[in-house]
Amino acid sequence: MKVKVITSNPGKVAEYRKAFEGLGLEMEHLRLPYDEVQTSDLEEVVSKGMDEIVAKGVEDFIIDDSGLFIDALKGFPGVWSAYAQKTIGNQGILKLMEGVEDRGAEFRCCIGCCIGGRRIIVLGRSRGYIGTEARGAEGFGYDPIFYTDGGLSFAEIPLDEKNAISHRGDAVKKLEKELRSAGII
Ligand code: ITT
Repeated sequence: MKVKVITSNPGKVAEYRKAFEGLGLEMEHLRLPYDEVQTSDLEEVVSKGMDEIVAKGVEDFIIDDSGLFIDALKGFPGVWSAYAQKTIGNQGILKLMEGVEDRGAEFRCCIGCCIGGRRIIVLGRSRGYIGTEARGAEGFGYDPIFYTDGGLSFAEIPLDEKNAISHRGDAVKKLEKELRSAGII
């Protein structure tokens, strides 16, 4: 069965392809812009996005709204992660974190999946910390500044290892469970 991954971000598509390998779902990239409503809630962004895409007549798709929530910055950039990445970038985040002792942070990923007429929304999380420098060339976005407890950034580990511990991997596990109990996979 083919599932469209609706995103402007090819890095997400690569992670979904790998995660669903062997589960009988083939992930196809579709660039189809949809409105990301201004709200502090990832699930609301996803739910409204799904309404808009379904209204366009598209079926069997996944959308993903993710963000980096930094403890010491009271959750910033959070739902503004895409904007912050485009404007201040990883160097700007490192600058905001200069001299800050509490470096704890969390990635969150909300997946909205419409498949076989069903609608599933799941949320995944991954805890880590913001390093003092950007390291690594894998992944995308904030990966070079988000470190795992093992001391490596998400950009220093291969894609399958990132999937095993990431927010997106966590959300995929929940989605897989829902798809299995619905008899879709
Ligand atoms: P779409 O909305 O088109 O799917 P996007 O890249 O704008 O693509 P998000 O709004 O979900 O996606 O992401 C917000 C920001 O967080 C954006 O700058 C991403 O690059 C970044 N981001 C999302 N997931 C990430 C991950 O797994 N690792 C590093 N950065 C991530």
